[in-house]
Amino acid sequence: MERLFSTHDIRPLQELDGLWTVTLDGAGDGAGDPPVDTLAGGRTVRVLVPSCVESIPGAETFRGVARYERTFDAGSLEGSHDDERYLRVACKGVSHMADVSVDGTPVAHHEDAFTAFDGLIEHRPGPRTITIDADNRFSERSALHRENDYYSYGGVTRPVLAELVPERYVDWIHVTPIRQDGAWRARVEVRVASCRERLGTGEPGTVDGIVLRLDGRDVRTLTAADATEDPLVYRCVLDVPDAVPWTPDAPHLTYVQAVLVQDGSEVDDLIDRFGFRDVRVEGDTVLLNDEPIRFVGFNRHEDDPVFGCALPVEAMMRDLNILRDLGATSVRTSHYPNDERFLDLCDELGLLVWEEAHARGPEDEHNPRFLGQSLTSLTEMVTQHFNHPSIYTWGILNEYESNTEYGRSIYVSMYERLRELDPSRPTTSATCNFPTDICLDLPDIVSVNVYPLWYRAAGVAEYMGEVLDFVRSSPGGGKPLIVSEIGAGAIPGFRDTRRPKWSEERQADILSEQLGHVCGLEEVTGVYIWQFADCRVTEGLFRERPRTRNNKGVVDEYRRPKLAYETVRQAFDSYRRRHAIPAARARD
Ligand code: ADA
Repeated sequence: MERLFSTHDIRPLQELDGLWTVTLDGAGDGAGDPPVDTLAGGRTVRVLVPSCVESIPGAETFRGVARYERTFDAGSLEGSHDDERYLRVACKGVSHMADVSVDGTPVAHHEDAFTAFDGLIEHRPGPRTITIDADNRFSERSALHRENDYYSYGGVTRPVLAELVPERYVDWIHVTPIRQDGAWRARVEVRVASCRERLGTGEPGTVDGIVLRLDGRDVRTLTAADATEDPLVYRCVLDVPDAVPWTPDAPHLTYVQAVLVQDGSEVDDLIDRFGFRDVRVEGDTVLLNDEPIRFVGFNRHEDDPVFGCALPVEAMMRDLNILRDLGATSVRTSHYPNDERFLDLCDELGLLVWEEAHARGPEDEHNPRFLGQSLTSLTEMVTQHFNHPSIYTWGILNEYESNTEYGRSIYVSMYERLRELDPSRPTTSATCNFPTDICLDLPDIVSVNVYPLWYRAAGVAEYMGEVLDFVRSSPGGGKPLIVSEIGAGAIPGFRDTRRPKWSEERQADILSEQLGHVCGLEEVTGVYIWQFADCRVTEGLFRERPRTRNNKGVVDEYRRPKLAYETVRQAFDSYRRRHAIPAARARD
């Protein structure tokens, strides 16, 4: 399932989820993981797409190139018999370097595991063979994927689609809701791409215009007078007098469709959803539709002991139900853009999302590719996820070098790009540099990762006091403040009433003290526990990682609750009661 709704009425498409063959060529990662023996040297197996290479028996620690192949009947895509049609292969996520070809012709190269990309080739009916080389090796070529405190899996980990597009097709729609004097308007932008231009085979074809529909009703036809060329983007502002707002308590979604008209016929379309809501920062407060918001929630990795990072939508919903049972009202997609179906679910459930661009700093050495690849990941994330109303903030550069001039230059470039891409949402980045951070002037929301009683011996009040004093006296003073990480580890099943480090008792004690303090701080807008579920990490890199997992989950990797589950549930309940935030779980 590509999304939670149909993205096209007109464009023919086929989801290529299903059985593919994969040939593995790997040699271990040299970073402590043992080499892959059984599958090195080119054994071919059949796997479901999407999934992770690591789910294949014998390939649990695979690092190398996995060659995926599948033949499908492109004739089944015929929706019209126009002469000039193109096959568009859309990959929602390949981990982490990808090369895609059709019948041996290269159509796409992509360099990040967590954003979508596509490739084009002229269409012809009949069998077509798609090959995807998914390379998950760590190397200089990929600055963002490396040994980490989460696991970089391999494979075709998100859905793949085959679509039939005309020469000119709808690339994306962006809707920005605008609230003025109690009435709603929508700024709509529609980007139209040209296959000829992308393939370098000729001048772009003409377009008559774009018909815009909201919830199935025609609302406007856009013509050349509404467009700017290079790239071709149609723009307008719609008055929507009957708009139903989106709020966490009543997450109403509105469907938008852009239909491309050429020679009098509707030849292509794209459907997306958005919500009538605006988010802004005023002083130290975050406002959603003019109401101050506060939230409690979790950092979550896309990680599962069975599925790796390729969680099926059922497992995403399982996680969301547990999060809501815990009383969470928000989730942070640490440390990369998430599968869009997870965001679709958050939109529907009214869970607020901090979506984070891919990067978990600091770098040991400065890879010259870091900034370019970070900017690309950021641009793709914002372009692709622009319409999700659940995303209230974009996050960048978790714990990166916010304490050096070099680091600051990276933050400046990233914030500049982010504000160009989406001036409508507040921005943030999680820092752990106290008291040396020199970048707190840059974000709209200041976010701090703090681990009192775990990495810091100091008591919670004492340590938080130091952090808050520093923030107040910095250019970040007076901005909204989020505790973006707080937590402690426990090895699941290790119970000991003497409460030693790593026992479930100790984790529950620490979380109780941490939350007891930070949830009571008036100036703290939101709190995210590190983390939701235990997740796999790279072997060898982290000394303090029993079981080769980050064990700070409140549930273990199988989502079995640890002792701290009830502690957190109670702390979140009393926080929500104090601030009159209804429980998400009460809404179903
Ligand atoms: C950091 C980091 C997380 C995780 C955490 C921890 O703050 O942002 O990814 O590594 O620490 O468990 O130590």
